[in-house]
Amino acid sequence: MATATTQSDGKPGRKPVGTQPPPETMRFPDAPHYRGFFAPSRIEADVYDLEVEGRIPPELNGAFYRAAADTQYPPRFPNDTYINGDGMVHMVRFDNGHADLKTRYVRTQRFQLERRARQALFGAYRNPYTDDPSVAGIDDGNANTSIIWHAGKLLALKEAALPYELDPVTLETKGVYDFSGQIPGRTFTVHPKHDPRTGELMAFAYNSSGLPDKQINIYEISADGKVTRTQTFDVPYSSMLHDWLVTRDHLVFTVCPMICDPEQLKREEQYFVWDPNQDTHVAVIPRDEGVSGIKWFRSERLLETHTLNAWTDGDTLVGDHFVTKSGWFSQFPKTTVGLLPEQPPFLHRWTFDLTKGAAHWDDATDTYRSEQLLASPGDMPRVDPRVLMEKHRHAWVGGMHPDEPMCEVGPMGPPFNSLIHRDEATGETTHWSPGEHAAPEEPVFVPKSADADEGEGYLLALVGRRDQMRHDLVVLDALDLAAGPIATVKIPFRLRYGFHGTWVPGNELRK
Ligand code: V55
Ligand code: FE
Repeated sequence: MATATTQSDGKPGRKPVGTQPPPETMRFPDAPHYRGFFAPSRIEADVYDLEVEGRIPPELNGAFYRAAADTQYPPRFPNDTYINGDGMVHMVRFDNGHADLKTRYVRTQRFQLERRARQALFGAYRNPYTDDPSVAGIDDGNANTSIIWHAGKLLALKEAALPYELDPVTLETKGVYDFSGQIPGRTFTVHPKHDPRTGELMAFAYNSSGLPDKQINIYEISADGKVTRTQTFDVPYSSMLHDWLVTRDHLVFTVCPMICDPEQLKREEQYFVWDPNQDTHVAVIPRDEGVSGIKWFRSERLLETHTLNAWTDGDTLVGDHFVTKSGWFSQFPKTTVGLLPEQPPFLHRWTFDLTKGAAHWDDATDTYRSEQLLASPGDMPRVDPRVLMEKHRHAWVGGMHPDEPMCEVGPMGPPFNSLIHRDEATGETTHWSPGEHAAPEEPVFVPKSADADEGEGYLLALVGRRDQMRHDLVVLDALDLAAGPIATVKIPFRLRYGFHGTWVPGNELRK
């Protein structure tokens, strides 16, 4: 473990030359996350006019943004989870058939302190007890998980901290964004949900005190960025609350035993621990009545990874999401019962009878109906954003298709080998695979035009080409994935494996 030095004025830095051995050589650990295709990239680049195979549709005008964890300095704990890496934003700007690339680190407070010290000062993922004393009390936010566009602002999100605002054209960091002081806690979800009809943003926060706690905050944010309502409710234990199901009328939290405990944090570096002795609990909150109308449902023990979409229809609520019977062991390998096998997530549809449910989780006896929608495992689901919160027809996911070559498993967990489209009307699926030694990442749907039919548009995804040590960005016809890319935008170097992103139309960027 690297040890930070502290100057007499309390600021991190190096002691004068000659008073101590020379600083350690800059070197990432010889561990799977820091090797080969999975190593940090750390490249901030501008590449104009990327090479393109095929032809970019001229109407595809706007910017594709994506967040990744691109570790700046060798970690203080070599086995720490890679999701603790510094936020790097990947942007591909499409304009009249051309594509330009920009990659930039988010200048978080943490990034700047560590760069000044030329070494890591923050310790294990979200564990303040492992930080260098010189950064005690300072936020460890690294803005590495998701990029959203709301109220004309580009925000880089990390669920352990508040958003950072970026310039959407230059990717310059503008600073922490707390919605003009309207967010009282220290954290904000990476999966807020837009209502395409009203332009509102629904959001929540867990562990907003900065340490594991049992309170969830809910925020309703207007189209112009004002927090119009804040509520709080209690959960049975503190745990990773990564995503949620949101309809126009209800909010659904799947509370899964990927637990965190303030006492355990003092003894252990790992923040989340899967506890197969605890239950999963599901809370349904009516939007109008609010948390006083909360209804708890029972569930078999599982973990929700990501949600696709949800809607309320009278007394019925339908929610589609990926769930797995295991925790996320590739990120957090220690469980309360030792090592367990990781199981991939599958897309399920849950249907709730809203006349049921109990006011407290201890009294919950009713459950939901569950059906599996896709035979292949997968994750990172998307619908056309214009149909969020209502019944959709088309769904796209990253998947592991049994008919396609499986990409070698890396340290970031099982990779996708295909992008899969599911047509709700027929139940049929089609897919595209990038071939051997390549893995698509999260797809993003872009409508052909503002008034195009649902699904009429393009599916964009970064594809890691492990054998070529670089990425492509593919543009597919969203309703004909099997036809293969309309355009393959060639990125001349390797990006670090990323998480979530978004598309911002060109006319909004110019405002
Ligand atoms: C996830 C990712 C995170 C995180 C918590 O992929 C959960 C799930 C990239 O950071 O902090
Ligand atoms: Fe996520």
